[in-house]
Amino acid sequence: MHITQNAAIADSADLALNTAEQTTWTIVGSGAIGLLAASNAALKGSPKVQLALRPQNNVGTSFAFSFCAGQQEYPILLSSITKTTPIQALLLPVKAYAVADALKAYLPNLTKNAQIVLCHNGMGTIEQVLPLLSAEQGLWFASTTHGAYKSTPLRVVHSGQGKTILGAVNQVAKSMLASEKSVAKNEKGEKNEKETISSAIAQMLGPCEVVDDILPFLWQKLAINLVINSLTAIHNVRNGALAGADYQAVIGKLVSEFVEVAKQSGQIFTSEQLQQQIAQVITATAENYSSMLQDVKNGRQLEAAYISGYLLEQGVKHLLDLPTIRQINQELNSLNPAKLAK
Ligand code: KPL
Repeated sequence: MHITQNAAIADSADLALNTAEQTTWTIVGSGAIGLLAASNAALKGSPKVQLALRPQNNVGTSFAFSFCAGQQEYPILLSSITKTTPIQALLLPVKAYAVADALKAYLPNLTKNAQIVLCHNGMGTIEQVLPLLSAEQGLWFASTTHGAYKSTPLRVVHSGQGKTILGAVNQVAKSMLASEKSVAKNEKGEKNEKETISSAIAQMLGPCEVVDDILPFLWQKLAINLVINSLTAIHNVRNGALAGADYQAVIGKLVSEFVEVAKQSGQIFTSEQLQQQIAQVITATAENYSSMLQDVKNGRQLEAAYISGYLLEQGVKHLLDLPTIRQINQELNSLNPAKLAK
């Protein structure tokens, strides 16, 4: 089976997402989550997607790709954008440290009411991105637990069924979400099938839960990544190893320091609740290599500046001493090939 993506761009650069016309989504980069999103959209035939790839990817404007989901292998044809393509909806599933530069590269292509969806581990990018957007552009965050990896540059494997939490970040996105909810049912009470940001994300990275406030979810994921990604990268172990007795003391210290920073930043968690959630993720992903350990193994830059580094920055702001987080951040810096983590 061959599935062809239609790369045609609607004439109107101002197309709003909740009109009857289908919006074309641009997905930045060639990371596993972006390719998973593109493959799902291609398989389902909606939304229309195109990839924004770096020129060195050199795949041309249309290329054959393989998607492995469950026991099935799907050949897919994906298309990529040209320099002048207008972008109405942009999914940015790139590493936290690459978000601001990636967005800057596509700013000239964004339509005046474009919608931008961030999707990555760690925190600190919202602050970087908001000042880059114009008054009518919407910012969203999709926090996903799907697992995917690239077995070759042109094949992605959906390795872990997860879900995605979607939240509107700025006022434009919040207003759009409110109107999406009000048009979700028509006058007769029937479900409205019009495409929305959440329906598009649900097609690409669903199941998708839309929440009113994404921040508590981002903080919770930050705690999970602080513990699992950092410790697996430092000790070169699969996620499941962290269930061992040897790791419980350091996990306890990391979580209690995290709870203090979160509290000063207006996010209330209990250590017990977080430790339980982290233990559940460790069990559910026991066989996985965390994304940070994969980055270490592949000599890629680590996201530590946006995980432990971000927490240390918040600690400085609130005059908190965070010795365990500082220690692991230092250890990650020494593993970081780019030496760019703070
Ligand atoms: O998000 C992850 C990652 O690896 O980045 C976890 C949840 C730790 C799963 O491996």
